Amino acid sequence: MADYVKMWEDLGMDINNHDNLCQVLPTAVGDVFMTQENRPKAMDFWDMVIAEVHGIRPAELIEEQKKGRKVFGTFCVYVPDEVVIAANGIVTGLCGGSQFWVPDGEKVLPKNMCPLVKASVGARLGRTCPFFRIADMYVGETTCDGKKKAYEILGKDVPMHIMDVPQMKREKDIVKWKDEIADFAKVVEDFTGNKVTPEKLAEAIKICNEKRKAMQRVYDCRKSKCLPISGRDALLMTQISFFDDPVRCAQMCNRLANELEQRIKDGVSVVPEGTKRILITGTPLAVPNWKLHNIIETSGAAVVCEEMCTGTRYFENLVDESGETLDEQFMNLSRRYMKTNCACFTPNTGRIDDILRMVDEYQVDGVIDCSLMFCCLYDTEKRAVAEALKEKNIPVLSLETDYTDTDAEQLRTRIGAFVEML
Ligand code: BJ8
Repeated sequence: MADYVKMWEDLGMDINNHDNLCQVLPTAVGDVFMTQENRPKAMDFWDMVIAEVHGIRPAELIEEQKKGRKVFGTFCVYVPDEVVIAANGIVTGLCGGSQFWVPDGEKVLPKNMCPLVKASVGARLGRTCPFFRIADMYVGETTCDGKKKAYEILGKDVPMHIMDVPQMKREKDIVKWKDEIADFAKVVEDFTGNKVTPEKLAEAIKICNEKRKAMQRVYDCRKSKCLPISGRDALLMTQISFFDDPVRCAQMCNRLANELEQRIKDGVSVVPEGTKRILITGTPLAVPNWKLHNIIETSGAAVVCEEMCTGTRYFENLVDESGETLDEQFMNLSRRYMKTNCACFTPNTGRIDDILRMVDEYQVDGVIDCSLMFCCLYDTEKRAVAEALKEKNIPVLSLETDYTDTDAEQLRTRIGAFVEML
């Protein structure tokens, strides 16, 4: 493994504490991923990235910064990557998915707050995540209250731009989001010193659409009764896609999809015939949060789809590529992004429609609706999700969890019983 200590020191990281994280991650990766049998060969790319997750990509980003490019850190799939890419900027996801960062977050945030927010703030304040150190600008958004308040803390010593996400999806809200995207483009132009032209934006839209199509291809393979990839591996691919270069991401996902399609033709499955197929829905699973997938897939079932922002919401729906003026392109972007069904919108019935559609498409036996503790939005929506599924006689299990392992055994018992009765 390459030595990144000098790079981390230069980034002003807390090396001693970061060492503690570096010590636990390989064990977690080994336990969750390397214990699986018959994995697709193309997973070698993501295995390599996750093995040096705080090394390989951060080093690349720093090299690009030396050439004058700016890195934008984002926290939500509503922030349009296309605008940043059009200005020759780079996007990296920043959401924290480890309990390791939570205590540092709790120093400045209420304990009864969602772990994703606490971990994100803790990763920054504890100086234990290189991505938070590298990003030249953070881009927040007005989704949930916890994030809105966290951005006030995060924005204290890093340039921060907040996008005002509408809370409803009427035509006037779509127009409002278009204006917000246009404003964001101006901020990005000023910050990078590069103009967002219609040509550049068209190119960026194409790049992001190609990435989406490639990810969709992988997910399409998961619809097959002959399941060529585990949920854990697919989740890892999705999680890393938030950090990777979009062109390489598309190449790697297409490479994986080629292998999976061949596996389906050859009848190669990662699970025995008759294994129960689970769709997971709910709050995002930021890297390295593999807890739920790991429990489900070591309880005799397989995860075949994630109706989540770290799942289908990230890549479903393409941006219309026909726009010729910036105004048309911003509107096309707005229309695509506003199709994302997040519980911060009211109403959010599109999410339920999506879940029902995906239950059919992915030949699902049961749904697990899991939200992070203290996420009032997704927790409240569980009732409507459960009602809609029960009406269609689709078994559903509603759960709430955090990043700790304290409830792992209890979850295992509940999930085991759920899988048993499917
Ligand atoms: S579009 S899901 S990425 S906001 S889990 S921090 S909502 S308290 S993450 Fe999200 Fe964008 Fe929506 Fe997707 Fe708040 Fe809930 Fe925590 Fe959440």
